[in-house]
Amino acid sequence: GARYDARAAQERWAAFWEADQTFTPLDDGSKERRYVLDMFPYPSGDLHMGHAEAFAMGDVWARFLKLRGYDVMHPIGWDSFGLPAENAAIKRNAHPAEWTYANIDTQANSFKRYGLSLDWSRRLHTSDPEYYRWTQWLFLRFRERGLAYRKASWVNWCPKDQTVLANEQVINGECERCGSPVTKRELTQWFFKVTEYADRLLDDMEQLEAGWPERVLTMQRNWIGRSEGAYIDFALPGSDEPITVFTTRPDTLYGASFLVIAPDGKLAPKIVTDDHRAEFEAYLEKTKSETEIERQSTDREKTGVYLGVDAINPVSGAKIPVFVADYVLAEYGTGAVMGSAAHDQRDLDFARKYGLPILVVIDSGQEDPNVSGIATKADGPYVNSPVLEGISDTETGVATMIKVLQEKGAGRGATTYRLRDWLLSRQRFWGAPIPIIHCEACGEVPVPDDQLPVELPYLTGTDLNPKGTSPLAAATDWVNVDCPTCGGPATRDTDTMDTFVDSSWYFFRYCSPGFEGGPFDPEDVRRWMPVAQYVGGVEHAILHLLYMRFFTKALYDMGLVDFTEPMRRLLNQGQVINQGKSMSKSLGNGVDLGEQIENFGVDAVRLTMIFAGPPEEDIDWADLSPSGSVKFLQRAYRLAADVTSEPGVDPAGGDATLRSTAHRTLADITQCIETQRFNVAVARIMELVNATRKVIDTGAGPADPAVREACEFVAIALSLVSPYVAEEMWEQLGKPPSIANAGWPTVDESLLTIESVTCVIQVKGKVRGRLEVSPTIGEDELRELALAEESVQRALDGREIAKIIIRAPKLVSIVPA
Ligand code: ANZ
Ligand code: ZN
Repeated sequence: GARYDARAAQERWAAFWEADQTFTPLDDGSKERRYVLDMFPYPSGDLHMGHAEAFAMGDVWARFLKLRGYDVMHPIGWDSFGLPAENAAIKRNAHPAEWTYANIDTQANSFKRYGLSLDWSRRLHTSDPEYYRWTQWLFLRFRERGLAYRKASWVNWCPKDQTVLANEQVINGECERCGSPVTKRELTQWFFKVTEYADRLLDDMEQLEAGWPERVLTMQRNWIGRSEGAYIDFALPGSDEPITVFTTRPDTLYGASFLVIAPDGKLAPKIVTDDHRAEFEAYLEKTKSETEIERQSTDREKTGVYLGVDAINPVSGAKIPVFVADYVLAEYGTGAVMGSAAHDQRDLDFARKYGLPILVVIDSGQEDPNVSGIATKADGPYVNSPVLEGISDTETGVATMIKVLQEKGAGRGATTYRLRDWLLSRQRFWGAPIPIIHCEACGEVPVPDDQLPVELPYLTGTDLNPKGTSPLAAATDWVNVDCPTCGGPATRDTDTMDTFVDSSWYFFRYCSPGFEGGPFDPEDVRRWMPVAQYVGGVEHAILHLLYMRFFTKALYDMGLVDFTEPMRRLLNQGQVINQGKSMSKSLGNGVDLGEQIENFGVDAVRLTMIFAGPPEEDIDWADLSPSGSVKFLQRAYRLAADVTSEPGVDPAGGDATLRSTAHRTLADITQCIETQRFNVAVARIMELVNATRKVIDTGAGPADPAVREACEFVAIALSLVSPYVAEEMWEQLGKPPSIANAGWPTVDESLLTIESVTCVIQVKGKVRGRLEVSPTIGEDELRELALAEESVQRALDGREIAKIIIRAPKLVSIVPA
């Protein structure tokens, strides 16, 4: 029979869509707008299986919404700054742009071949000066609002890459990129003040409950880590400054028998006495080589150093010793903790090691921690705590203690967050230069807007080698400038911005490609945003999604956008794995996308991915059968080739059962797509193909108008997943291109319920009766009904039954003994 040639179809339709601009939105207000967005790719080599899956998912959405009559914007661009380009450039003694833009070209061609319904007219690359001009502009606006600032701080330092790393780039104490153990360094760095938005980042998640996966929201909540408690001041005799701790359990204050402060904070070197300084300094050095995760691990043996000073417990008046210990982090809370040994396990372990008092202040009914070595957590009446007498629940205890402390002027209620400000400085070349000039007379001077972009100087190969400072520092012609304010000698900031800055606003730029008056035209953004559907990997569940939410809120506060959450719905697709494992070079289990496409064609590869399982679950390529997909697609195509009725024929008189099946299937598919069960939708398409084939071959035949209708449904639904074969089918059906403009068919509700079907009853192969039954009848019921028929009993004539075959609801076949 007829076959479609996948390769020819790919070439033909890709060219057609491009020339026709099928997927460029009208943006004329004639239709409601919808913005479908895939997380933009990083140009590392060609597209891989992971991209193929994510973009196939996003395309289902974009094509579905377009067919449903929306004006869809589905743009594409590249996140094209970043370290891999720089490393490649050093290795090849070339410019990072060469590697970057060559890879972008390769990927762009692959995207086009992959049949995605993308609008290429909005294409952007974050490494283009015309893009990073606005990244720099936004940085300056943030700085004006106090949201970008510089401070000296301990930063994660990769000794091999010679660069600062964000906390997130440190994985188990190792550099995310090269695997070297990460150490600490003190440097003056640029930060974005994300912490100022901590509450809003949490509270606005309410807007996302309906459209974002719960696990992503949970990850964001934990990352922000809001924690309610109190600051408590412990006076330090001989000093004007108290030590302030943050605690979630101020109600245990009478039990605080020691203080512990972070070794690497500001306070410790100030208060340590001379006798203890050497020991302290040795401990500090040791701490610097430890990762945050090691430091916080609960089952690690506790260590610390006494600083030679004692503080005063503000309620009991007890003199309590002050230690440093690595389990207290400098950057969380106040960097100081009160040790309530009986009710906190880490404090208990520490107290037991150093022979400190373990004071029980809550009678929990559990064994005394002095004996058991286990801190008690349960509520109970407070004991040895005069101000909390008569109270026995934590909430009241905490509130009462906070009130007492407030009255004494020794503390207050407080909220802290795990979230830290975003360190955005990178001592790297291939990023957006920070648009600041340092002048001895004027200090930090912003580059005037009309001098943006601050373009990167031309450096290649070994110029880019890490030297501990930014490679930009070596470009002295570029670095030395006149101060924009006083005209005196000044130097440019030599850091570049973290690439997460670039990706925090690209979706706004898509609304206003090429706009010269700002990062985007607020009018364009108002028309298109928020994004209706965002699609991308769960690896971005925290950082990218948090940072882009932060940017949006800051832009809202500047009056540039009128919403606070940019993405209405989020779909995290699973990974494509092979033989049960993530694909990797070292395992040698990589699957090459190009090869798969060569062997099976784009349509079959996409269909295989979508059909493999629910979108958010991992799919194992080893378990799948792209050749099965090829067969199915040919089968679907043959339906269209077989149809002999004219386009536009009224389906009303056609085969009633097929019509009912087609409309029911269409209703199901619609619902499956809306609820992101794309794999089930594909299964339903397959069923409809089978039902239609049956009617062509053994039923009403290819001229029946219901066959044409079912076939059109198949083509349209299939176009979400396998667009090339769908266009070919559409053409076979005598319809004008493109199927993307066909519109989603309307379900005829009156066809959804069929009252009854006829069941044929055979005895020894001869028809002996007919029954009108419900289409959903079960086998048992059908057996009973069939055997109860008089004509059947007559035919059996008292013989035993050897075998009974039931094909509900249409056939019962009885073989007598
Ligand atoms: C005394 C206490 C008694 C505490 C008790 C807990 C239980 P979350 O909930 O994660 O916010 N803490 C405070 N600052 C710290 C720092 N910089 N490094 C390490 N630990 C720190 O944890 C808050 C609790 O963690 C605080 O409450 C403090 O210990 C500790 F029965 O204070 B708690
Ligand atoms: Zn100056």
